[in-house]
Amino acid sequence: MSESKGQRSSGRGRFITFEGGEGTGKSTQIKKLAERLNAARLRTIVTREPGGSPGAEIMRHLVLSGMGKLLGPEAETLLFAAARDDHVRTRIAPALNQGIWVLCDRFADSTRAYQGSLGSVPVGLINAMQRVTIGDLKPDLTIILDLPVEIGLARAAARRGTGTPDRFESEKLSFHQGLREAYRKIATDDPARCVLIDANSDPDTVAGRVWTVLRERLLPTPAPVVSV
Ligand code: Z5A
Repeated sequence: MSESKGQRSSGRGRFITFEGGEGTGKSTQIKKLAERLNAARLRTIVTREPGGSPGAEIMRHLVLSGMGKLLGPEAETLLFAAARDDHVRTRIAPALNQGIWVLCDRFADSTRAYQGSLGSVPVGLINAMQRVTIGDLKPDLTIILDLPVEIGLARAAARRGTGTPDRFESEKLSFHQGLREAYRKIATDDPARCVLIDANSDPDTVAGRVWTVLRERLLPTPAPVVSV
C-alpha cells in the first residue's frame, strides 16, 4: 500500500460510500447527493465499484459476466480486490488528496457482505486483502440503504426489462435476504461510520434522509462565537 492511500490532511476531501442490496437505489441517491454537494460548491466526483478506473472497469466486466464465479469464491474475491487496488490508487486517493469529495457506489463493505457473509470467504482473508488494497483509507461516512428484498429485486427487474440478470441478480431469494441481514450487521457493528437508511419511500424522501445524515455528520454548522 502506498502511503498516500490513507493519508489525511486538513484539505482532504470527504469519502462517502453507498451500500445495500439489489435495487435499493444506490445509484439514484448518489446522483441526487452529488447534485446537492455541487450546488453547495463542494467539488465532488461519483464513482463505483467494481470499476471506477480504466483497469478496474476491465475487472468489472470479468466478475459481472460470471467468469470470476467459475474460479471459486476466494479467487473471485481477489478479482474484486485487484479492481479496488487500482481504483483507490489511481482515482479515489488522488481526488481526496486534492480536496475533492468522492461518492462511491459500493466499496469494501460489498466484499464483506457478498463474498464474506454470503460467499463464506474467511474473514481473515478479507481483512488481509483490505489491508493491502485500502490500508487505512476508511470512508468518512457509509450510507446503507435498507429495503425489503422483494421490493429491491422488483425495482431491479423493472429497470432491466428483457435484459439478462447479472451474476448476483440471478442468485436465490434467500441469498438476497442474507445480504440484507449482512448489511444490517455491518451498520450495527460500526455506528461511527455507517448509517442505515430506510429506502422504502419515493426517491426524494430517501434523498432527504440521506441529506439530513450528511449534514449532521459531515457538514456541522459552525459553533457560535462566544465572547468572554
Ligand atoms: N460486488 C461484490 O460482490 N463484491 C464487491 O466487492 C463489490 C461488488 C464492489 C455490482 O453490480 C455487483 O458486484 C453487485 C455486488 C457485486 N451485485 N449485483 N448485482 P452493479 O454495479 O451492476 O449494480 P448494483 O450495485 O447491484 O446496483 P443495483 O443494486 O442493481 O441498483 P441500485 O444502484 O441500488 O439502484 P438504482 O439503479 O438507483 O435503482 C434501481 C431501479 O429502481 C431504477 O429503475 C430506479 O429508477 C428505481 N428506483 C430507485 N430508487 C427508487 C425509489 N425510492 N422508489 C422507486 N423506484 C426507485
